[in-house]
Amino acid sequence: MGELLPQCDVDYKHSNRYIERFPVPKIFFRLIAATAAVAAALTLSGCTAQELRGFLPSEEGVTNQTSRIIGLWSTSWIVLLIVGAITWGLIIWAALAYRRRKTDTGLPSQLRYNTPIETFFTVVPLILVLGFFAFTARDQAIIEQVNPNPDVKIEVFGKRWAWDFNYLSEDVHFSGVQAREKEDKTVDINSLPILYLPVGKSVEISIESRDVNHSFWILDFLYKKDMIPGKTNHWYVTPEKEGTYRGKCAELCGEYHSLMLFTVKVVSQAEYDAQMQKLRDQDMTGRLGPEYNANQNLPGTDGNTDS
Ligand SMILES: [Cu+2]
Repeated sequence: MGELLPQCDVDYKHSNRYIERFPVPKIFFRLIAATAAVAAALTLSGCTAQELRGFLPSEEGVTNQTSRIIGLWSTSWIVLLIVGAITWGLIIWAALAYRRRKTDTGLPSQLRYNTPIETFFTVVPLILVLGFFAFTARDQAIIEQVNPNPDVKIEVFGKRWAWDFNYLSEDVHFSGVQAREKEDKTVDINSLPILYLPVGKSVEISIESRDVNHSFWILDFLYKKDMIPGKTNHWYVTPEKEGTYRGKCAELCGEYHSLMLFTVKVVSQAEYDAQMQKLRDQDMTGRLGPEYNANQNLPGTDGNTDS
């Protein structure tokens, strides 16, 4: 190359061609780099733990499933933000580098059928979509794995606008009422039905509805599942951290849907046993089964949702 240069008569550095190929002042790139560095530093240094896990309302280790769910969620966001940053960068660069100039006349050169670029723009999104699908399917298959021998079996009925909890392994139950709204429109937390779960024990939760479609959602467990009349869904989970968690219905089910709330208390085995005994002492033995469902004649059933 060094030998070729003297043969050229054109002073590329100051020619129009140079200006056309490198039209954006260097200061522009420096500004972008500096802004990106400052933004990255501010973002990373100022991130709370909640922001680092993509604003999910939970933390790792609450159940045996939350770490996996947080991992899938935040990794997806990181990949998407990188794709986004590259895309936005290219858009801004193209808009500035190939902007119309005072000296330009007529239409710019019309380009089409760029096979390498079109292949690239087809293959990369395909890889992304297949990748997201594969990781989601893998995690879903693990989370939805049936546990044939759970330590504890619990049955939950959704009903407008509260919950019935049957502790099948203990043969006791609790029947909840909908949340009470106070005058200032806040909810009396103490009035909410409480679902007790023993820490470190594998739980099977059977999920059913007495009337319309509801959705059983424990926010901090990062999981919800539909409650459908005439159908029983299952969720297998092991709570791993003692604490009080929030639950609610996640399917618009009528006038007081927003008051269809409950509390989940993950407690020690001793505390769990004590709570079960309390229900026994209050004569809340047995199961509140499908005989209390609003619809006793659903197609394909005889009122028995176990079938
Ligand atoms: Cu509901």
